[in-house]
Amino acid sequence: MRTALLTSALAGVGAVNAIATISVKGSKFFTSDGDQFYVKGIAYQLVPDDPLIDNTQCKLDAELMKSISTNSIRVYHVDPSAEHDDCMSTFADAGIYIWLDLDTFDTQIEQTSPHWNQTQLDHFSAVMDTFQKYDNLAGFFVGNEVLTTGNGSVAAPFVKAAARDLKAYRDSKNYRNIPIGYSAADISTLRPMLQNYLACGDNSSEALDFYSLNAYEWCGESSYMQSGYNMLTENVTNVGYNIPIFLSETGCIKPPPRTFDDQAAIFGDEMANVWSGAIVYEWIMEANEYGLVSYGPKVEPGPSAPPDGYTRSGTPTPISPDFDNLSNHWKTLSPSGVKESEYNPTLTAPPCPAFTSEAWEVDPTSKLPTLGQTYQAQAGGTGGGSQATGSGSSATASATRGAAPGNPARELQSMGIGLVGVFAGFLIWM
Ligand SMILES: *[C@@H]1O[C@H](CO)[C@@H](O)[C@H](O)[C@H]1NC(C)=O
Ligand SMILES: *[C@@H]1O[C@H](CO)[C@@H](O)[C@H](O)[C@H]1NC(C)=O
Ligand SMILES: *[C@@H]1O[C@H](CO)[C@@H](O)[C@H](O)[C@H]1NC(C)=O
Ligand SMILES: *[C@@H]1O[C@H](CO)[C@@H](O)[C@H](O)[C@H]1NC(C)=O
Ligand SMILES: CC(=O)N[C@H]1CO[C@H](CO)[C@@H](O)[C@@H]1O
Repeated sequence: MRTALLTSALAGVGAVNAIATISVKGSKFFTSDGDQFYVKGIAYQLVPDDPLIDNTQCKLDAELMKSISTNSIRVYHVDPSAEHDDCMSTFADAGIYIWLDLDTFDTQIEQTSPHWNQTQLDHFSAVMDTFQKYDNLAGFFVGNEVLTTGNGSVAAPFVKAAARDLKAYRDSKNYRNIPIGYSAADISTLRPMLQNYLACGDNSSEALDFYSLNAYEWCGESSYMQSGYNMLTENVTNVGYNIPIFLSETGCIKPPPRTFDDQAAIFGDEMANVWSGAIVYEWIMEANEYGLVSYGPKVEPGPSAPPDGYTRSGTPTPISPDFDNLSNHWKTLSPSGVKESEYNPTLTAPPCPAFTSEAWEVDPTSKLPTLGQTYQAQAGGTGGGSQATGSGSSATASATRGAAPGNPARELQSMGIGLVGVFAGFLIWM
């Protein structure tokens, strides 16, 4: 009996450490076993602060996710001071990796009056410190949908500066080479400049390790050509994009039911040699109606009930037929890709996009902002108006918190941002 217990305890420990880690080579992800890795993910944020602390819940969800061959979840917010060992082990045991956003509502990089400073770096680093030790931590995002308009492009250098500093921090602490990337809103006017900008330049320490896109272009009966996925792919192939790219949110809901037919394109011949998979938005059914599972019927909101009426714990019940549709696709879609040992890419970074007024207002020759630098629009400026000038002090940073969620353009584009409204209620409730 004792022996059996001991053995299973050891087996448990072994299992946690046994999952292969993920890293980048060229424009692909590989596991430490040498296999190409494709993200089959689901966005997972049951509660605003941190969905990775209640292991009873993690177990219930991980088991159902595993049954449809999910290999990743995306988590938008965590509390770095909380205890995550149990949930992280649960997901590792289920073969599920975590793609984690480093920012919090207080520290995210803003499009309006953009800046990148020590307070933000400290918060991002704290999340990295807590999660880098888990082998099933797949990658970090330095931002989600920061840019939503053409003239908002002035915020792009601050996103890139954040990636530069987090990569330097990762390396200074001798953490493994955890990929650090960005999750972009799918804004036609910013595409593909943002994508190219975040990868461009001849110093890879200043470029992102991967790029990802929140795209809701494939709705109902559609196709690779009709959806626009062909265009998305063209903008990757025509520059020989040099870092991995995947869909960090996808899954249009109108018209219902969700067929997830786009998965066949993403993991099929048309896209799988360029794209590294997709994350379906999202696990829990809530007000935005993107859920794959529900934890019970909607209840009357109230002081003792969730403020939006959506129960956020318990046994997950699949939404029909959406959940099965996704499952049916994923069952048949397992591209093998290439072996790392047989993959020897000779890719170069794309050129930094040219300055174009109101479309891409970043001077391709300007240096990245230093830590503490604040964007300063040049009065009546043209040409170099995007340059992040200013001193090391962030004294001119204006209070922009909360501005972005109120931006209608952003609400239109971003599904993830729907969380903000819901969560405002939660902060009061919890
Ligand atoms: C960084 O900017 C935020 C506003 O987003 C501000 O609250 C904070 O004090 C700044 N930190 C530093 C070190 O300047
Ligand atoms: C972008 O342009 C809009 C209106 O055209 C303006 O309201 C907004 O302040 C501008 N944003 C930046 C970052 O300059
Ligand atoms: C590359 O960028 C890093 C980070 O900004 C910097 O420390 C390094 O000096 C740069 N290398 C070259 C060759 O410019
Ligand atoms: C991006 O793709 C679109 C559609 O194929 C194309 O019109 C555009 O020229 C591409 N842009 C770049 C910079 O490759
Ligand atoms: C791929 C898949 O299973 N598609 C199904 C999604 O749901 C509808 C409605 O039940 C079915 O007609 C599809 O065959």
